[in-house]
Amino acid sequence: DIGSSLPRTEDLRRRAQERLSACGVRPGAWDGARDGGLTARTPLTGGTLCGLPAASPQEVEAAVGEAAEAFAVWRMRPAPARGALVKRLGELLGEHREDLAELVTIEAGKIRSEALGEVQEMIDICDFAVGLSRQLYGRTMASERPGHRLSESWHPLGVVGVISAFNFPVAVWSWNTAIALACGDTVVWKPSEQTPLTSLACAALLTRAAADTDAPAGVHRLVLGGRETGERLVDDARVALVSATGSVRMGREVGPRVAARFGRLLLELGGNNAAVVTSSADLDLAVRAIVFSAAGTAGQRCTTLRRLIVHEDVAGALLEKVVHAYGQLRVGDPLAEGTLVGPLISCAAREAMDEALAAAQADGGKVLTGGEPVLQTEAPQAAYVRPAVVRMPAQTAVVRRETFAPILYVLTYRTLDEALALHNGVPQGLSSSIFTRDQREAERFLAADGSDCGIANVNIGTSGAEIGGAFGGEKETGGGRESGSDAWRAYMRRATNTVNYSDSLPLAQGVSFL
Ligand code: UN1
Repeated sequence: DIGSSLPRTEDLRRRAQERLSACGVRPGAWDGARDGGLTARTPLTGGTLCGLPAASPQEVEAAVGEAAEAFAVWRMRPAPARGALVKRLGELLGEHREDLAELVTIEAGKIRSEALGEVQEMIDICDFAVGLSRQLYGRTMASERPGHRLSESWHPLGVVGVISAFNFPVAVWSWNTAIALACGDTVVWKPSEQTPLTSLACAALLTRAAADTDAPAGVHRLVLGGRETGERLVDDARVALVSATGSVRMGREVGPRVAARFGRLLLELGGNNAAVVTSSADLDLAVRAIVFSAAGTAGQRCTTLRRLIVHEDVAGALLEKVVHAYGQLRVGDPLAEGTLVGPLISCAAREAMDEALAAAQADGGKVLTGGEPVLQTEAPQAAYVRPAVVRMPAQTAVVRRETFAPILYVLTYRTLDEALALHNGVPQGLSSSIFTRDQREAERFLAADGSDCGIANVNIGTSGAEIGGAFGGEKETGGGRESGSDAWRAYMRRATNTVNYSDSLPLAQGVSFL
């Protein structure tokens, strides 16, 4: 069942401009193409929305300078007062919920409900960060010496460089920015060159929130551009923390460069998330979770379910239900009511999907459903595709790598040990799930020798995490943690303080001297 008509690029351009204006982006900010500038496109048609100026090297330099200057002021503002800025930002995001969601749909191709969810994720993290602004707790430790107090304080860190990806064009920015601002840091943001418009809208709202709450304008700077723009941030010694979301390839380049200057690094790289479905699983519940996690967002979340590891005894029944559910997925215009799967971000993404499907078949994989392009005549420059399920004889190379498209590989197992070995036998370690009604199996999955991922779930899919937990993963996923729990600590520096309030000077470890 395929949406028959697609919107026209001209209409999308007009709608995007209206939404941008409503968010306070001045018309001069778009259609300012100049040499080496960016092109904002919409994956709905593959058409061009407008040209945008990319930041020059001097502009990036100036942005970091302004953020560094603002930091000197901002770090001294009491944390609860910093929370006022984040609170105002959350209010503005709420007021512009519809504007932002439509921009996310037009630019990233998300269906309306998921685009609204992305905006909600921004509002949620603002709430979290406002509360956090009164809870940046350090601890007091027992000193081994009489008349001494041993404690730790958390201080603002500096300028945070945020590099974000197209697939969560604004939520991941907000995780970093809301927390960083509450922590007393300032932010320079380099969004994906595939989603510059949504970033203009968010930056305008934050500028307004800063003005409304008397925060220095330099608490946030947006720098649009491609790879070189990101490199300037990565190499700038004034950027204390580089928080980068994207591919493993990007992380491999960013990591050593930041490490070489002893900068701090927070990496959110690829995932190759799996769900184990055991023989006791509630299959109907599992199917709903699987389909949302594997086909939702057209398979373009870092938490997307990419591997299904099913017990032999239930594989037949489960796959029948999954294939049936995939048949109900409406692929098409993400602005249209009833669409569940929008376009891939680009034709290059569909080519990568085709290559992976060919490789899987060469390895003996059998496509159970999907993989076909749709709406190609209507929009030859767009990349609509039916999500695919492929049964694999083994966890071959193509299964072990992340293809950013809706392909779900299915493997079967006999013992839970076997399932865990398959589960952990990939280079990435972001998100994971087990579907079971057996408590022993569930606990085993969550134990030290169970799932090796940063996120491990029971009877719920791999994607769609709440903001309250720490988000991130191990191995090639990069080890970073963002969003909730105590992820804020990455955005602050810890000072250990020993105070001697006695009139003698005992040395630690019983050392005697002088
Ligand atoms: C991402 O895909 O980069 O857990 C982030 C989720 C979302 C965030 C995904 N809350 O799927």
